[in-house]
Amino acid sequence: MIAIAERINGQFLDVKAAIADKDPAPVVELAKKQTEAGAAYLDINVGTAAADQQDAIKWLVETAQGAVETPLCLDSQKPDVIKAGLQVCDTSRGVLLNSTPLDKKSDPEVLDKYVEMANASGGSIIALTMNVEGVPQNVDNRVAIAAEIITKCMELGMTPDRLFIDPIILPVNVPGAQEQPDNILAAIDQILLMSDPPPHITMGLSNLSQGTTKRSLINRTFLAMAISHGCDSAIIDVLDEPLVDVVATAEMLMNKQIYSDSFLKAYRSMAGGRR
Ligand code: THG
Repeated sequence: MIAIAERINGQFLDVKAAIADKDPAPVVELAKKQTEAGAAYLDINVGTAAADQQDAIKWLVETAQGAVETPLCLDSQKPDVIKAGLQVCDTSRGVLLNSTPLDKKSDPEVLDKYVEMANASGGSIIALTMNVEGVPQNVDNRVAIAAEIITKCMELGMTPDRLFIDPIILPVNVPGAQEQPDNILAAIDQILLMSDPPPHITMGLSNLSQGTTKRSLINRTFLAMAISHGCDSAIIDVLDEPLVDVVATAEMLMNKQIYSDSFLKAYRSMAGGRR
């Protein structure tokens, strides 16, 4: 599992305040704690409140990468914000550019921009199964958009091993949305058959449980199910120990990690090998 640590995100009040005050301490601490917990990448998301998102992502990138050697996952739906982050990012560690839809009305070429930036920096991209019409609410449209993403990436010289497809998980408590987690599992099955090698599959797991009373339980149960369908990455709370234990156990049961009596400990010490 390529674990992308979610916590350096301006959606959280401590990070939002750190960005506003340019106070590095909370960001440095989160970078260190998430790295120790086994993050393969640190997600860097300025949130929506930052006055100048380009300035904010530069500061977050410099602060996080100065504290740890973990590669970064630059997270914005705006190519200009990603571009600003890349200007100061040490891409020799590897980098993930997260997250572009197939296309959007205001920017039909948005995917091309992410692919070009990833090609130039030797990085990978996370592409959402989302298009001008928004997030599809069924399996077929998710799969059709994924096929278009894979084709376009191949045309632009990005092989599927540098492509992460995100089938987009949304809160399960939204009326009418309860069939979506199961739809996503069916979509993963089909997306993995589209190319050889297949693309990676990732998702913003914590979206699923937003507003529910059993967040960690819902997150870890679905992640085990997704891993059994071949999901090999996720943006997660790596500081949630029961969640990381489930990842290690699910991967061991899928024969991706060898069983030993200390398989949980072994899993945590191997983050660097999972990039
Ligand atoms: N796909 C991709 N990237 C993503 C997402 C995705 N990046 C952002 C997000 N979704 C994944 N990261 C988070 C981070 C936090 C939460 C959910 C997803 C979260 N936050 C608390 C909440 O909203 O309840 C914040 C509250 C607090 O301050 O504690 O749940 O889907 N590719």
